[in-house]
Order: sequence, then C-alpha cells, then structure tokens
Amino acid sequence: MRRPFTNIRGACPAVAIHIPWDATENYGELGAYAASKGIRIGAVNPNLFQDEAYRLGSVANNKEGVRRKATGHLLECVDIAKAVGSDALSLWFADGTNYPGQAPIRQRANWMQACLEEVYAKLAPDMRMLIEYKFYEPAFYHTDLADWGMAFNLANKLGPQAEVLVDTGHHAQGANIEHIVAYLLNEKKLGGFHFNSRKYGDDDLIVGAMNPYELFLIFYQIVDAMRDGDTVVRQKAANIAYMIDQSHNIEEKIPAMIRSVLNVQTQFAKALLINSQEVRLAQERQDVLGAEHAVRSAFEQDVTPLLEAFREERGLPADPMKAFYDSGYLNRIRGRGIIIAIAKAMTNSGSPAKAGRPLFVLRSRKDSLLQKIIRLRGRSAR
Ligand SMILES: [Mn+2]
Repeated sequence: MRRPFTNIRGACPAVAIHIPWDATENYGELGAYAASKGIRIGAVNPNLFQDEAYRLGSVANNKEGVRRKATGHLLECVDIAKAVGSDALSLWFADGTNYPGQAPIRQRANWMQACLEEVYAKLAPDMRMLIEYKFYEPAFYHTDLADWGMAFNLANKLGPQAEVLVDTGHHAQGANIEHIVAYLLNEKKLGGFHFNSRKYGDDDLIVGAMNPYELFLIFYQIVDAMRDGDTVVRQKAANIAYMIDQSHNIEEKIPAMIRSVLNVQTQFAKALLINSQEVRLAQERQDVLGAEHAVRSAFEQDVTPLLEAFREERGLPADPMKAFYDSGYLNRIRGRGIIIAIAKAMTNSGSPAKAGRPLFVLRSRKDSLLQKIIRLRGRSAR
C-alpha cells in the first residue's frame, strides 16, 4: 500500500476529508496517521445534503431547528479541522428551491449569512473558509449560492478568511471560467479550485479530459497573477488550494486520479512556458493576433519530457501511471474486495473509515454511482 502513494504524494501532499463519510473517533490520531504516511489532511468538507432533515435546505432552511443542526455540524467540522491540522473548511451547499414561491429567497440569504457568521467566528486564525457556488442541481429553480458573485459577496461580508472556491463544473455552458478566475485573483478572493471537466452539466469527469485548453487558460491567469505587481495578489495566487472533485463511475478510481493530476501538471507547465514579455509587448502594440499567438503557442508545446525530467530530479517515477500499474497495488486491492467492504461499512455506519480501510479510495464528494445508490437506499430506509 505504501509504495504507490509514496510516489503520488510527490504532487499531492494532502487528502481532503468529508464528514461524516470519513468520520472517525479520534481525529488527532487520524492527523498523526496521515503524517506518518507523509501526507497531511487537506480541506474538511462538511455534508449538509445527505441527511433527510436537509431536504428543503440546511443553513437556508426556514426551520430554525434545521439551521441549528446545520450550523452545529459546521462547527463540529471546524473542530475536526483543528484536530487533524487542516487549514481549510470547504463549503458547498445544496440549498435551493425547485419552484417559484417555494421559499423566501431574500430571507434565505440572510439565514445562510447568519449561520456562516457564527462558523466564521470559530475559525482558527490560520484557517480559511472556502465558499463554493453552483448554479443549479440539486435545486432546479434557484440555488442560494448560484454563482461566483454571490459567493464573493458573502465571502466579503464574512471577512478576510473567507474566500471563493471555483468548481470548474459549476457554470452555465459557455461561461468564461478563466475570466472569473482572473477577476477573483484581482480581488484577492480566489481561495481554491475543485477541478473536473464536463461536456454537458456537472459531469465530474477527469480534469482536462474534455477541454484542456480551458484548463490551460485558467493556469495562464494564475501564472500571470503570480507575476503581478501587487504583493498580495502574488501571495494569493501562490496560495490557491487545488482540489479534485470528480466522480469515477466506470473508470478505475486511482488511475483516474493519477490521470487528473498529470493533466493538471501538464497544463500548469504549459502555462509557465507562456512568454509573458512577448504577450505584454503584443498587447502594448495592440497586436491582437500576436498576443493570441504568444499564449496559444505555449499550449502547443509538448511538456512531457520536461515533466519527466522534473519528476526524476525529485526521485519520483518519470511516468507515475506506469509506476502505479507496475506496483501491483490495483490488483491487490481488487483481490481484497475493498469497494464492497467500503459499501458495506457505509451502509452500516455511514463511515468508510470505521472499517479500518484506507481513506483515499472514495475520495471525491459525489464519488460514484455506488455512493449515490447508498444514499438513496439510506433515504428509502428512513
Ligand atoms: Mn465541488
């Protein structure tokens, strides 16, 4: 088990946890265990959508008791983050409505803000609150945090430790995500990413699988901000929390994650190759095609040999995917029926961690069809 992850952690130093899916009795021990494996616990993700009580909303629910329950869970997650040594509370709300008139939209915004103010006050000084938005699904009429502007406004109201999280799958078709990224960077409010790619809705496919150029252009904006004249913009750009939020239904999960990381690395490397001087000069002489060429030509470079050399210099396998398959790990976990074991543990206790299995297999939030089925089963049981 140790060998492949010794390799992967060359690029991915942290594992996000999702509560209650990763719930365990002793969080200090969990943090120490992660450290003993050379990784740390990244963002803590509360779950405010699985419990039947949240069917009509969590922190924006019109029932005060439900809002209390949701706030209590968020506060519990702040404590968990402190115990495991995490510096990020990552928030996504399924809150919204399906029909006009179903609930008071303005009042819900105020309820949500009041709950988050209470949670914000309990953050450790070095902790940040990442606020994610999504324009529809599971709600189909209105979502309480529908776009970056709403998340940005809420983060501004809460304070400097609150920042916006951009999930690349949470926009309407045709939205210019790299523009949103640039805007938030300029406002010093871009906290993190949930990477994934999509063709239609929030498909949660392997990042870069559908539109690698979009991913490259996102990194172009980040790399450009890293060279900004403003120190704070540079610091913020260097301190972005990069996360993967995907759902692997038909493909092997760990290779899919490795592929995702490699795709991110590739587009980041290409963005670093953009000749910023050439771009700037073209912009100054208002040479539209010259500027476009300076950006695009970096995308057309093959960075594979560069990345292989970069990894080898650090004592990492040049080809992480090959190293993973060669390790035999996939066959070993297949042999012990880990997926079935986790499914069983989740059905019984809602917590894969309690089964004493590794935490990284069911990684992303809506990890698989399997989890959706388990959730639906849980609902019908209640
Ligand atoms: Mn997400």
